[in-house]
Amino acid sequence: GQVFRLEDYGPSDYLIPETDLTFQLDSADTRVEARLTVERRDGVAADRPLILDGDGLTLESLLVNGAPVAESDYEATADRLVLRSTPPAKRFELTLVTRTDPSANKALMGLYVSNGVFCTQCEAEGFRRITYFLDRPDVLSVYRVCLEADRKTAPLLLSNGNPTDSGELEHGRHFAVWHDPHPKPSYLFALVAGDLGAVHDTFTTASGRDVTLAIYVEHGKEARATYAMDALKRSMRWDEERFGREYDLDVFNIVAVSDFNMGAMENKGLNIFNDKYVLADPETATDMDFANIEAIIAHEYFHNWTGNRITCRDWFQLCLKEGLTVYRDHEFSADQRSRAVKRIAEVRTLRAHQFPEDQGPLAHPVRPRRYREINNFYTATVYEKGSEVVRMIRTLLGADKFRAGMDLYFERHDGQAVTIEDFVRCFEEVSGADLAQFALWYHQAGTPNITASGRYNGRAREFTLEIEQSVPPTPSEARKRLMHIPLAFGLVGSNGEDMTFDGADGATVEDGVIHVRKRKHVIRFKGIGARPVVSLNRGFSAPVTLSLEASAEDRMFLARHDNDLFSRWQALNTLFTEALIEATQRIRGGKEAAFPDELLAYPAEIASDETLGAAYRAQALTLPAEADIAREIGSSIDPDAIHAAISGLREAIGSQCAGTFGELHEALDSGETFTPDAASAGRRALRNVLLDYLSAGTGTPEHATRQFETADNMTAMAAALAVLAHQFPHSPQTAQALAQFEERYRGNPLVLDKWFMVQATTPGPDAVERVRGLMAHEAFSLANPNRVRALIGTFASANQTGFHRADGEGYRFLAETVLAIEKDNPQLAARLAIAFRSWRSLEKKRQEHAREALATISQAKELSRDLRDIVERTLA
Ligand code: DPP
Ligand code: ZN
Repeated sequence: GQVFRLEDYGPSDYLIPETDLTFQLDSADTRVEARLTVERRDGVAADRPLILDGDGLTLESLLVNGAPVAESDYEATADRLVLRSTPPAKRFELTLVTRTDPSANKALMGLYVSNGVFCTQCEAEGFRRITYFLDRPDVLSVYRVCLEADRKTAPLLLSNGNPTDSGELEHGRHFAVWHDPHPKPSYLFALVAGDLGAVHDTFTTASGRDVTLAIYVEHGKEARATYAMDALKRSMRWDEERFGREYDLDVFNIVAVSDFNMGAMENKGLNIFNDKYVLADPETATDMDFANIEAIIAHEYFHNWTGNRITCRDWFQLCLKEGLTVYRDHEFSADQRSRAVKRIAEVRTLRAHQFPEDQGPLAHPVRPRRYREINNFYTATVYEKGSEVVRMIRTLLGADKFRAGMDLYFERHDGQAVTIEDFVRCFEEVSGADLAQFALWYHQAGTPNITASGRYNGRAREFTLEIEQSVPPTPSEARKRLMHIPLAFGLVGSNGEDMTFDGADGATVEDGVIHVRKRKHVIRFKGIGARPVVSLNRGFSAPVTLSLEASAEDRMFLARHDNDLFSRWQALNTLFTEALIEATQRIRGGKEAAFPDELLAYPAEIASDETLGAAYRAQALTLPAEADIAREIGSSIDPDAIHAAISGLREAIGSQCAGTFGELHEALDSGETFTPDAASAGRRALRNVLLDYLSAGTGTPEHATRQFETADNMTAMAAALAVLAHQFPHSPQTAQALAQFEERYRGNPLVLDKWFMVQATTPGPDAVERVRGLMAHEAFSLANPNRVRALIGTFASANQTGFHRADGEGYRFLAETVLAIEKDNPQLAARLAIAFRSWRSLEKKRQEHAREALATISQAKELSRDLRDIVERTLA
C-alpha cells in the first residue's frame, strides 16, 4: 500500500475558502450538491490540475462557473476528481452533485444512518465519502449547509455553526440552513437529521455571550443526559478560568448516537457522541461511566480551541490537538476530583495501553513520520504519551510560563493549521528555554528506561545518586538519541519530611526536578546529615520505566511516608509487582507462591487510614493487573502462572485482613442516596475493592451475592457481578445473578454491555466458548461497535488466560472474528487486531499459535488497508 511521509508535505495548489452544501436526505439515496469557491494559490499556473479527493463516489454532474465541463477536461473516478485545468481568474466556482446511500454505509465513516438517525463522522478522511473535496486539514473553509428531509422522520436538522433559516417544502419535507463563520477543515464538518429528544440549557460566557446548549438523545432517555449537560457547563467555565478560552458560537449541540467507531467527535458546534459517553443515571451507569462522560464531554468541548480554532497542518501533527486536549481534560478531571487519584488512574492507563505499544511492533513517535492508514494512528502514543509530553513542558517551565506559552499559541495561531514545531516554539519564546533536546519526545519512539541507585557517605555528609538513561530500539529506529528527562524527586528523611541540601552537582537540579540529559549522571547532594530514602519520578513527572535500586524496607517506608501521594502509591505498587513476579517464577517452577508478611498485613493498615481519601485507598489496594505483571516480566510470558500468582496474593491478603475489611465493607454501606460526586464514588470504589478481597479470602460467594441483591446503584451491582463471575464462575449464585441481570436489563443495550464484559473477562480456558456462545445472543451484533468492543474487544484485551489459551484457540477465534467484522467496518476490525501486538513476548508455543493466527489474517483476500497495515506491522 501507499506510504504517506511527513517530508513529502507541501501546501495544496488550490484552496476552498467557501463551501456551500445542500443535502437532500434520503436513507437509501441522498443527493449532495456542493458549490465550492475555489481559489488558486499565488504563483500557481492555471494549467495545474485541480485534484479533489473522493472515496467510493459517483459524480452526477459538474459545472465550472455555472457551465458544463467538456469530458476531455476532467476525469472522475470513485477516488478522485481531476480537473485538468482551471479558469484564468484566480477565483472560480465549482458545482458538483454526488449521490450516496447512507443506509448501506456500515463502515460508519462519512454519512450514515444509526437507529434511524442520519449522522456523520468525517475525521480523519470521511468527508471524501460525501463529496469530492480537498480533504486535508490545512484547507479551511467557511461552510453554509442546507439540509432537506422528511419532516416526520427527521424533525431535527442540525449542522455546524449557527442556524440561519428554516421552513417547509413540498411533499411533507422541510429544510434548515446552518452557517459556520469559523473557517474549518472538512474533518470537522457534521450533520444530524432525525427524530430525537433533548435536554436544553444555557450558558453565559465570561464576556456575556449567551449560548444555547442542547443534548439530543433517543426519546425517553432525556433524563439520562442531565449529567452530561452538567459536565458540559463545568467544562465551559473551567476553560475560561484555567486557559482564558471562551466559546464562540450562539449554540452548542451534542448528539448521542448508538453506532459510533470512536468515543466522540469534536465537530465545530455539533459534537457527535457515542451514546455510551452521554447516557448515565445511578441505576444504569457506574461511577466509572460518570467519570468517563465528564472527561469526554470536556475533551470534545476543549477541542473547540485546541483542534478547531487552531488545527493540524497535516495528519502527522495529530498529537498537536489530541495530546494537548487529553492534557487539558486530565487537568479538568483532576480539578473536579482528587488530583492524586486521577494521576494514578492516568498512569495505570498509560502503562496498560501506551507502554506495550511503545515496546512492541506498533511503536511510533508521538508525531509519526509515516503512515499507510491514518485511522491506525489514533493511538495511546498520540493521545496519552502526547499528553505526558505537554505535562512535561509544564514541569520544565512552571505554571506561569506554561500559561504564557499557551496564551501565545492561541494568539499567534488562531485560525491556522500548524505543526508541533509551531507549538513548541511558543514555549521556547516565552521562557527562553532551549527545547531542542526535549522535542525528541515528539520525534523518537520508545519508552526510555531509567536506572538509578544511591549511596550515602556520612563522613562527607553527601548523598550520591547515579542515574542512567537508555532508549531501546524500536521498528525503523535502531539508534536512539539521548533524551531530556525531567525527574521530580525528593530525599526523604527518617521523619518523612524532604531533606534540604546545600547544592548538588552532576546535573541541573532545580525546583525539585533533576534534569537528565546525558547518558549518565552522578549527582552529589551536599550537606546531608543522615541517610535519605530517595523518591524518584514523583507524580510520574516523566513517562519512563524506572528501576531504582532500593530495599523492600525503603519502599515500604516511602509507601507510608512519602509526601507525594502518587509516589506512596507507586512504592506500594512496586512492592506488589516484585512479589508477584517472584510468585510467578515459583509457580512456573512447580513451587507454591509465598508472599512477605508485611505485604499481607499492610493492606489492613492502609484500608482504615482515615487521613487518606477512600478513592485513594481503593487505588492503593488494587493489585497490579495480569497484563501489568506480563509487561514487567517482558519475555517468555505464561499468563496462567501470572493469573495464579495474583489470585494467590488476593486470597492471602483477603484472609489476613478479613476482620478489618469485613467491618469496613459493612460500614461503607451507609444507605445514603446516590450522588455521582468524587467523594461518594470513592467510598463505593473502596467498598468494591474490599468485596473482591473478602470473597477471595473466604472463598465463598456470600458477600458478593448479598451486595448484588441489595445494590441500589450500578456501581455496587456491576462490581458484585464481576466478583461472582470471576471468582466463582461455576457457583449457582453466579448463574442466578447473571440471569437476573440479563432479565432486568434486556432492553438496555449499554447496560447489557456490562453483562457481556463481565463474561468476556471471566478467566480460564472456557472463555473462548463462552464468548462464541454469547455472539449468538439476541442483543449482540457484529455491526455495532459498542457490542463488539464489550464482548470481543474485552475478551482479547482484558482476559489474559482466556485469550492466551495455551492451545491457541483464543487467537484463532479473534482472527476469524476480525475478518468477519472487517467486511463491514475495517476501522473497528483493525482496532481489535491490536490485541496481538505483544505476541513476541509470550512463551514459545503461544508465540507460534499467535503467528499462525496473524498469518491467517494477512493471507485473507481483499484485506482492507486498515487491517493489512496493522497485521503486517505486527508480523514484521
Ligand atoms: N473524536 C476523537 C477525539 O476527540 C478524534 N478527534 O479524540
Ligand atoms: Zn480528541
